[in-house]
Amino acid sequence: MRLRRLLPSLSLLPLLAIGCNDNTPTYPAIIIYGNQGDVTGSGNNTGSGNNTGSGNNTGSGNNTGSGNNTGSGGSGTSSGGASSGNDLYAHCNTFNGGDDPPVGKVAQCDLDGLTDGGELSGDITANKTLKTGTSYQLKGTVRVMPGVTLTIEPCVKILGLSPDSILAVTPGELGNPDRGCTYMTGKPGPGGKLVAEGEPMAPIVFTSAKPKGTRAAGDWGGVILMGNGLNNNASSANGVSGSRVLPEGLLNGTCFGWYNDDYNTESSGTLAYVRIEYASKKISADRETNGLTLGALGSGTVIHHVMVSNSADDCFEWFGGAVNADHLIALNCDDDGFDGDNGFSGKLQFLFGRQGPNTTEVDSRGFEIDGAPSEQTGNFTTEQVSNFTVCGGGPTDRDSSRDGAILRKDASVSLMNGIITGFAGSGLYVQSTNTSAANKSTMTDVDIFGNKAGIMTQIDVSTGVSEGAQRDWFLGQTGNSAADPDRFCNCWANPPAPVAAKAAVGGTPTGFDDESANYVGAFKDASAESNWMRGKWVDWSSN
Ligand SMILES: [Ca+2]
Ligand SMILES: [Ca+2]
Ligand SMILES: [Ca+2]
Repeated sequence: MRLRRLLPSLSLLPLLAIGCNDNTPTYPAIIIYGNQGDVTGSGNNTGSGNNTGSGNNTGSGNNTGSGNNTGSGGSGTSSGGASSGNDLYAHCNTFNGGDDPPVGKVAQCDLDGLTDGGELSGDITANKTLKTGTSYQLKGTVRVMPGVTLTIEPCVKILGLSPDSILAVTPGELGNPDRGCTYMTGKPGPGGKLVAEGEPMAPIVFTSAKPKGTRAAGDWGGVILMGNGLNNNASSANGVSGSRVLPEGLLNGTCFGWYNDDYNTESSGTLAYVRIEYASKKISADRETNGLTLGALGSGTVIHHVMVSNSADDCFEWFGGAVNADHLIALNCDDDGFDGDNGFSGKLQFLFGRQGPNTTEVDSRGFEIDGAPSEQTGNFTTEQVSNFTVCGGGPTDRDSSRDGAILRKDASVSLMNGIITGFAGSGLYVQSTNTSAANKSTMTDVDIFGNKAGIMTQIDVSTGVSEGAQRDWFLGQTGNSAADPDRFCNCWANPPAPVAAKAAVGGTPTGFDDESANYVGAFKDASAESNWMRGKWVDWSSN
């Protein structure tokens, strides 16, 4: 069955709207923000100005004002040609055409018809496997203890019962995982592992136990993976004793991370074709679980094709560690899409992020990158990202605190081959109190366009660096642009088509998962084959 195949027929549109509309947000399909702070556009599909990204994703059933097959969408003054049936925008429909990915070992996976496997609760102290075709209720904090592997087969659902429901994979213990964050002697041994290898059409889904249509961000706690990799908050004065890090949102004393990179290559398991939705528990301000917390994971951990959606805090947050990941989707999380902190040094490739327009958090960003909680020379976060497309809340978003990417103190990162668009704040915000932060980070072959506040208007006045200087910093690097891509389609339809007619040529992502991906954005082109966001591991619902 083709779950999300687009139907180009005009006559089917009303039917499709009824069939698919129950979970689809009603984003207008036009980026209304012009470059350089043009905020005159407002409302649905009006005043779109020079934004060529007018939507024509007829499959989503909610962009009725913009469909290029209707000729009546009223895309305002858009120059995108959305109001006529011309084929300038045929590529937008093509992206979501084509077939679902082939099935793997699991011939059929009905995620709504799984067998009840009962409750998961307490500590998991011996290897355990959750079998294909089963769903489990996650009750309270469930810890995978040091040296123990929890294996989850494809086509399994984990249903979080309450905000206290958290799956936590512990790092290597120092005698006792409950001993607290300080230690007088010892080194971490092997940690717990989560091996959750789903398949494109038989994924592993962590979700709310509530019925569809009533689910909401924060229904349950989330997934916390902890390892022994470098974390800037861990410390040791003498290499013998020291302190580790308490994960945000987990009250018991399981602490993670290490003061150096001795364990940066370890493995905490595998996450593949996994979706985590409606999670996050708030204990206090800044003490929240995310959809997926990646605490100091080593590079032996395998993470690819993971979608985190509708979290009440960040979708993904890395606290140190060196794990790499690819093919990640961050959808509609209340805080950041991709948040990297405390010395994270992994490589991330093929990222698509989209915010909702109504987040309650201020400072909700596409990327948020921090080094350490206080200025500590040399404690840089050095993550590298290539091939990303991050979209803000779109035309109805009015919160100027929401930026595409913020580089905070001690960010020494590389962002390349990317697109940042549709944010109500700046496309890029260099906040560091260290005036050389901009020089420590690099951005190349990145296109920042269609954001309300332009490339960057928010700066930290304490830096003494002018907005113009930061803009120059961005535009002075190889391949960066503030121009609209050629006929960029639509981030806000469901499914989205965040692609241009043809991807711009970018840099070679040396050392990343796919070194051949020398193009700007998360997708090679607008062909169906380039759309890696397909299969049952992807769901654009929001309730
Ligand atoms: Ca967070
Ligand atoms: Ca955050
Ligand atoms: Ca944030």
